[in-house]
Amino acid sequence: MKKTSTLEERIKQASLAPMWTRPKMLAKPKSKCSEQLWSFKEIKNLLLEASPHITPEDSERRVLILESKDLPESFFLSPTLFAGVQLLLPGEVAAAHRHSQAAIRFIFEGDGAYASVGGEKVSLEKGDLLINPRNEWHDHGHEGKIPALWLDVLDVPLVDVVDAQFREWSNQAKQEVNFTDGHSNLLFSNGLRATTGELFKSRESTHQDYIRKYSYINSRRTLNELMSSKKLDPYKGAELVYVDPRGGSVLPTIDAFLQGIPAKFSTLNYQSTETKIVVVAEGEIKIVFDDKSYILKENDIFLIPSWRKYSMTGVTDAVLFSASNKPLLVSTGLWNEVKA
Ligand code: GTQ
Ligand code: FE2
Repeated sequence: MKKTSTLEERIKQASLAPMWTRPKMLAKPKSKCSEQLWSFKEIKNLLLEASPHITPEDSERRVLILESKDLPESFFLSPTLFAGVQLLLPGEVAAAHRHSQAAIRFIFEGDGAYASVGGEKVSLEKGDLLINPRNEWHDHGHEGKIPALWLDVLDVPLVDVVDAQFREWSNQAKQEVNFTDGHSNLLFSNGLRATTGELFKSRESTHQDYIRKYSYINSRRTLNELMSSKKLDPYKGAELVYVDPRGGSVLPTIDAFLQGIPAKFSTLNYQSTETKIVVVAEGEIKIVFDDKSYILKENDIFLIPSWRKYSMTGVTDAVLFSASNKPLLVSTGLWNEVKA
């Protein structure tokens, strides 16, 4: 005898779900990932151990992904951000490709490595920030002597959730170099901007018009100036945001910051809806939550999830680089912060 299905079963069979049995909407953010610390030394050792077996030719990029322990098998740092540490050895080439995911890179160490981004060959030194907009061709190479390591931060999960992935491989491993290091900086510096010339030609690429590299020497000099003004912010110490000279964040979905925290200086409790990845560029800091604290040494990496309240103390004088999804929150009206 045929059993009559229940109302619940018939609802489910019709591709419907009863909202009356669903969990309630949240009253405040409850992040899908918790705070997490990665030791640079550990990542570097694992990458070096993997390096004879995993070449850039086989793997396209030799990267260890920072995967949140709360998002297993996802390859994601957070619901909107991807992060990884990349190792390139002297003589190696990571072949040219382009994709709809946008990237920034922050250099940990290595001398003589370079990135070609949109035809400009840019040298990479510790603390440099590199911008790689969507759909811009890029390849990496190494003409120096010591292994180069850098942090990649991309909006991979976001591009995935909106079903907008595109990727293309070049038939040339290395791009033709059209511009030497510093070209895009010069065209945007000293209060000047080109109104003629190749920047305004429409090429295959949609992104000719941006700064490829924010060099650490320059950013550090600006941070020094801000710190020596002695007007430290109680919640941030001294903080700079990297800006696109056309206005706004360096990428539409990712903001980058450089922050100074003097030894013994403690910031007051702060929380916001951004998800932030922090790298200690210099010195050592302590990050304190109401139930836990963490010590971060040079080059260590830390994830601060949305709405987790924290404060920071300089163990020594410290400089922090960070990247977050703030532009995404601001542009959609979802940015919230509490200074408490
Ligand atoms: O260097 O082009 O960590 O395309 C992830 C995807 C690095 C890169 C990553 C990439 C790259
Ligand atoms: Fe890439």
